[in-house]
Amino acid sequence: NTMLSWQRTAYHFQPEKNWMNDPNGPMYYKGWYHFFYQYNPNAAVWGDIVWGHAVSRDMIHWEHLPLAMVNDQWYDINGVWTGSATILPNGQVIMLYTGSTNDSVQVQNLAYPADPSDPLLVDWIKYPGNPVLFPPPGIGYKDFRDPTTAWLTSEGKWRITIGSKLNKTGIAFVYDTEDFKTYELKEGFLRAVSGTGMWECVDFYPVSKMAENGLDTSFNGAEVKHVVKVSLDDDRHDYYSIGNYDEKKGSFIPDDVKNDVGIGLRYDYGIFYASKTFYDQSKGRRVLWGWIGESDSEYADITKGWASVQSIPRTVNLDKKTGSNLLQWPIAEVESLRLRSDKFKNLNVKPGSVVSLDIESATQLDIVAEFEINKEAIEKTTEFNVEYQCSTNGGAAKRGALGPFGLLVLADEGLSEYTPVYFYVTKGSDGLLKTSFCSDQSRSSLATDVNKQIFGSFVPVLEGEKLSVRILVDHSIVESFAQGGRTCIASRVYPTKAIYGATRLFLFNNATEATVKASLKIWQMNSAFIHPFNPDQKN
Ligand code: DQQ
Repeated sequence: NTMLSWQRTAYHFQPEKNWMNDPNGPMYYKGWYHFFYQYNPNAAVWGDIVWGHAVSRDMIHWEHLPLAMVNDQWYDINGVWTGSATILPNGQVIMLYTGSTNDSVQVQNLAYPADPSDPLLVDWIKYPGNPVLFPPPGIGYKDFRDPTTAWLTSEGKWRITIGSKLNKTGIAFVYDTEDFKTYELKEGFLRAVSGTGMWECVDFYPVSKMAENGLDTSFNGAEVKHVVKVSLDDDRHDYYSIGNYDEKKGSFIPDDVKNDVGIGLRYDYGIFYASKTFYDQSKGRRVLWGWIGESDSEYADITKGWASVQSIPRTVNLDKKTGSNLLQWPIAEVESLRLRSDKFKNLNVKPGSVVSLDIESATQLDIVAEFEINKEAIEKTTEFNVEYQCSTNGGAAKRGALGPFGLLVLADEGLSEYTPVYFYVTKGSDGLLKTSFCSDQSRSSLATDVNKQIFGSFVPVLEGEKLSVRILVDHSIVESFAQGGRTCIASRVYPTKAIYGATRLFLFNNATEATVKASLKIWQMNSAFIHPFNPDQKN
């Protein structure tokens, strides 16, 4: 089936076949980036979970290694679930992960490399004294999972947090340890938010208020803010809050308690879950990995024999201009895949028009685009206070005075299929503009068994800024970053006609009043080498 084989991505991380979910234990060790992931070796659906493992020099080209850990102990026989790596100051690697026991109890386990001198860390030893942690009294035996990377306390102990719930309140337990074998449960929680349900894959890390570099997880001080991220099992999205960490109490106080639903902002308004960051000590940056699932049918996944991709790794920084959101941006290494490019400067896109962009191919792209709305249109419009929400207001088909406008990716010539990635600007009676950034899957495919949601949210646009977007198109995935990564959207798209040589790219402006000036640079993207490890290859 050519349609299904076209969907496989060319430069996003994927195993060769079968099911993948959460990123696990990412780290940089002796010259190699390590990536572990939740993997079903037997089918393209979730189940029989073990740890897949791959290594890379640049987080773009990957070599698949043998499974790192399989479900072979009573304490993980029902699954080797999500976990995190900690690299101790002496270079020792500690891996903590959740095991689902023979009775489906969620326990935490310790593992470490069998041969620390092997940069590929092929073999792993499970600590004979496992499990190292059981669910605390009063906690459901299936509500205790996904230990974080450890960080140092001022007393010199290691501290971790583990997600859980108490009735409907999402909570994160805090434990201190000296040897990763015995732990002391701290009183209180790192954070608790009522009504949010089970917290999966909690992440906790510092970001610099001043500098552009990332920080080691143990870094603390006046010049940092802390981030808590939780993956909400109930709504399958990742939320983060920026705030302050009280190291004595082991608790986190968000800056803005009211923002969003009280739980924070979303890393991504599309499909992006169970994410995890790590500190890349070789480049001094914090890198975010996120699991991007499918939105076609399970039947299609089984037919194509694989399910899920990982996001392009994203650097994470505090947005110094707003102070209230993070900036996520594809790691610079992805630019090594850029081939030839096409440039378009100051194209005037009139209200109600679609402009074909004459590029070689439109299946693997890195697009950088800037838009300026004609100032007169903004001043003159009499359309005020329109409420616009990407997901509920008709998507790119809903016309307003000042939007929507943007790109139609993965389109066919006759526009029977297309995915708009766009801005929608509204003006308040106070004269202030409000900008939404959206990705509309409603016309992305003629197939009927795929999800056609419209994704998106608001994006902060500051005085004097142009509207800007970066879009990575890679077959069935479209990853979009607005305003330098303030608002991000990962979409999965399954066209039936806009595939292979029939894939096109267009600009569109569906505003009724505003003309938009667009400038773009569009690179063709090479495929990454993602293949089984070849010991003979010289790296
Ligand atoms: N996936 C793992 C769990 C985690 C969930 C199991 C999140 O450890 O809570 O595959 O997607």
